This record gives sequence, C-alpha cells and structure tokens, in this order.
Amino acid sequence: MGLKCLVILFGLLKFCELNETIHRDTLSRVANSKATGGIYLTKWNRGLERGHQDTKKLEHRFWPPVQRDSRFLSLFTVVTFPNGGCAGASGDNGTCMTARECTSRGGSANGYCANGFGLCCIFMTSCDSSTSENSTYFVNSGYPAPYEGTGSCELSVIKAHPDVCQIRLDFDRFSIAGPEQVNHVCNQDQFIVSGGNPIPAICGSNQGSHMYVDAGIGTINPVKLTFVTSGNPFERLWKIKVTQIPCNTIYRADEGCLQYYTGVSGQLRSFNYHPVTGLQLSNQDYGICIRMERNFCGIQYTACADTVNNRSRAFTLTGNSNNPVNSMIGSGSGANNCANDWLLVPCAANVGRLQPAQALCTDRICGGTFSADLSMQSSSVLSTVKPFRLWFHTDNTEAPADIGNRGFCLNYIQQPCTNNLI
Ligand SMILES: [Ca+2]
Repeated sequence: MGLKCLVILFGLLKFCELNETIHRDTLSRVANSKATGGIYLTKWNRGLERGHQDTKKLEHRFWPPVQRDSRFLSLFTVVTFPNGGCAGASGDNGTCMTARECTSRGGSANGYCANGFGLCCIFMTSCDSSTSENSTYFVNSGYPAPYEGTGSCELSVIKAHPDVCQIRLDFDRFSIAGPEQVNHVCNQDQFIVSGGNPIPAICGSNQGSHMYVDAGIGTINPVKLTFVTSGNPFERLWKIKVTQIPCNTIYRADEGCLQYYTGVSGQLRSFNYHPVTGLQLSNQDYGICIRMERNFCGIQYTACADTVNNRSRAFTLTGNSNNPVNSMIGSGSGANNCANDWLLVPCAANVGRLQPAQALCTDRICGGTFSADLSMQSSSVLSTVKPFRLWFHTDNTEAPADIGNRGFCLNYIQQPCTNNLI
C-alpha cells in the first residue's frame, strides 16, 4: 500500500494520508471487518482494537460518523463512503453500503463497491409490498420463473426523501398477456400505475420501455404499481426497476412526459409494439418527449426498418393494415383524417418539402404509412417546434375499420441549428 505519510506522534497516534486505492485483498478483510454506519475498522488495526474495551467510543472520538470522505489513517483505519448507486455483480443496480446496513434494510449484497470497502446492496421485492429504497426491482411472484396465475400484485412506492419528484420505471422484463384481438383493449392482463399523474394502463410485451411517473406533492400518497392478471394461463414475467428522481436533478423529465428520451438520436416505440405479434393498444393518451440537446434546433423522425414483413408495419395506426394503407393527416373527420387514433408531431413537414408559408401546420399523423403528406410513400418527417414532444392518442375502438395495427416504431435524430432551422 503506498502511503504518503504525514506522521505525527501524538501519544500513540499516527495520522497518515491515504494516497492510493487500497488493495483488493485488504478489501475482503475489510468486508468482514466490523462496520458501523458506513465506517470500517481494518484488520491492520485489530490488535490495537482488541486492546480497547470500547472501539466505538474511540472511533467516534476521532472520526464521528458525520465526517464523510475522510482519507486518513490513524491507529484505526477509518473508511467512509457515500451511499451512492452501484452496479452489482449480477448486472442489477443497487446502493453502496455496509453489509450490516444492507441486511437491516432488507437488501441482498451483490458484489463490491467504493473500491471494495462497501457492498452493492440490491433491493428486490414482489407482490403486496412497499419500498422506499431508491432503485428497487419489482418482480413477479416466483421470479425468475414465470407466473401463470391470476390475481393482483401491487407494489407501493414511498418517497425515499420528501424532495423526490418523479419515479422512473424501467421495464427490464415485461411480458404479460396482450390485448384482445378485436378492439385491442387490455382486458385480460393490465399494468396500472396510480397515485401520480394519470397514466394509461398497458399490457402485452414492453421489455426495454420506460415510464416517468409524477411522484406528487408530499409524502403520504405512495405511487402504486399494480399488475392485474386474469383469464387464460400465460407465462407472465416482469422485472421493473423503480428509480426515485430528486426534484433538482438534470435527469428529471419535463412535465407531462410519460416517456423522456435524451441523446441526439434514438428510437421511440408505442407500448406493445412488435412488427409480427404486437398490437397497438387502445385507450392510450400520453406525451413522449425528447430532450433538446445543445446546438440542435429541429428533430427528424423516420419509421424503423421492418425486416420481418414484406410491407413495413412500423407505422400502422389506422385502417386495415393487412392491406397497404396510405398516410392520413389532420384532425378532421374525413376518411384521410385522424379523428380517432393519432401521433401528434407539432407542425410536421416531410424532409425536403417545407410547408408553404400560408399552409396550416400538419400535426396529427395516422394511417398505415408514415408521412406528413397524404401519401403511400413513407417519408422522414421534420419538426422544429420546441421543446421536442409528441403526443400519442388512441380511442377504445379498432374493428371493423381498423385491423391488425401494430402502433409505431420511429427513429429520431436531432438536427443542428446550422441547417436554417429556427
Ligand atoms: Ca382505435
């Protein structure tokens, strides 16, 4: 261990500044050493430790627990670390803490953190429970085995701190029964979020998707996550990471955004989207936001590649998509308008075709082809309305006019301000 020592004789005490990361084999000893609220005494000092009746008193005499980030060695090597996020050995996210604290808070240790001084504590819970731990995984009963039964499974999410504003849900695994085939209503299984802002119920396959939930004002009303399962046996599997987001963070989503994406480019999908087996869900109504990155002034959307169908079903919102269906636009009630189901792209224009100065903006887009014009030809669509935000709406009816619609998958890429974009 490399130590740049400032040795001061003060009775029997030496204070040394720790200048290097302590070696791993020391760490395993540390992990087994006595711990008190994130403070460890290493084996190096055990002999001295044994010579004292009350090590806690000495420890606190020199290094009270409120002192964080102390990097000194004395007769007692004291290491403190913040309870920050960590990646466990299993790949799950956890919180760095001592073994004792992890056990007392109901977690399970899963690998080291804080240069080996802490343990990555993973919180995983299932039905009819509550959590106030940031980064808790909500899994189905019997996970990782699927659950085929019916009933209700609920997690109450209590704010870890009064200054928590949002809850982010990441669907690491999400497979429950999909909607019925006629009107695409989730009438067998449902995932319901309550206690925050209104959020549409979803079902089907949603692995990789996410949601932001408003955590509300105060601390007495928890956000509740509920899986309702009914009907035919189905191999249901879910694992949802529940992250609590403090109000004053840069990764907080904008207001009114059920989904919030960052980065210059990315992919947006409606819930239960799949080019072969997915069905667009009815009764949806939510915002999708993309953070406007620095020096970008517009955003361009393009339907995802569909490699499994002869004809792309990457954007099929209305019509009988077993046959070719043109794009439809606008909010009127005519055959080529979007009165019932739509994706709202503010003031959309096909790339390469700027709207005439007097034209009304196209906002709603639907049909079976993605374009801001009435067309059978799919096109990239540009919007320069800020902030970058879409709105997706579906009613409660599909048949007989709308058949086999999949919803949407769009790739987005932000456009730099140098391109005559205002
Ligand atoms: Ca509909």
